Amino acid sequence: MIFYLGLGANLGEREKTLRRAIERVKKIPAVKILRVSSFYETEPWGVESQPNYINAAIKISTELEPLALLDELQRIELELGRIRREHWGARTIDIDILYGAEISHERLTVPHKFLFERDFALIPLAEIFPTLKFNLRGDKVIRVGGSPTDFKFKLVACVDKNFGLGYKNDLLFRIPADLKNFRRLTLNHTIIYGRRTLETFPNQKPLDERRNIILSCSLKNLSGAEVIGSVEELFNVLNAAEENFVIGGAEIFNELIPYATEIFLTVVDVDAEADTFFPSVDEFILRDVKTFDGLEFRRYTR
Ligand code: A4P
Ligand code: MG
Repeated sequence: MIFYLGLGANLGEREKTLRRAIERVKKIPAVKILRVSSFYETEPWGVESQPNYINAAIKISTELEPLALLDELQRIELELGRIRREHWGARTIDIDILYGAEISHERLTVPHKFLFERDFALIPLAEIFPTLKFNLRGDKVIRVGGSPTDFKFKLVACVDKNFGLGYKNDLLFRIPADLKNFRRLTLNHTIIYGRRTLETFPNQKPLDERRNIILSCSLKNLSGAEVIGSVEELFNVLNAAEENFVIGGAEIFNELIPYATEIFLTVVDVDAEADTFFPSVDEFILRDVKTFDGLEFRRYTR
């Protein structure tokens, strides 16, 4: 099932809390985040004598029953320091189910009862749900910095025709035309990858002429690279003006595809044996395809 969630915070480090909440939602078993909106500064709705909010929306797919999803979201609210006080009052974090299957239960109403009266929910939602029809009231809602969408994340991979990526901890392919394309795309930019991808490089060394960021909890410091323990930390070290190429493996693609702006896939028209796969590109639009040397170079955007 697809659901759209709304997140809001108006106490503490609001952007940080929102980013942390998104990472926690991502870790709920049977939940996949498909898309994340920008962050917006919004004036308080309902109870007016409280600080401004930061609001955002995310699109998820889940196998959880809606009430089980609500339980998980409320658990995350508690973990992030939510204390229920005044109705509509100030809070460190609020996660509401905005839209999805219609639900009418004493604990859960979807669409959210006030969705269509709240610009602070509608504007972020519309960014990731462009076909939604609604009218705005004209409340102050301003896109702000500090959003995951401020960063340009581009995913690059070489796959077989079933989106297979690797087999037994190695890449499926090392094709000169693809490697050349990879080098052309990534040179002088930032590359982000996991420890197992490092092990597929020549001499297991970071690649030259690029900023190397390795996402790993186990790896110690390594010369020529920055080792980062979590996606949350990643947002603190990235530069918004930079192009960040996410280059694998499957786990890292899964972590970062919700934030991706562009995907470059080289598709080899064979049916290879694979045990890791590139995540679904259903949320993206195929913009162009070039064929060269029997390879298909595809570019997807949102
Ligand atoms: N509940 C029913 N339907 C839903 C749903 N679709 N999603 C029940 C989530 N929860 C739902 O919520 C109360 C109960 O609503 C839950 O136990 C759940 O079973 P709560 O978060 O515990 O309490 P609350 O915050 O007092 O009420 P509510 O209705 O969640 O507040 P709202 O409506 O979320 O409003 N202004 C700006 N600019 N930005 C904001 O984010 N947020 C609020 C809070 C007020 N003003 C705001 C913002
Ligand atoms: Mg709520």
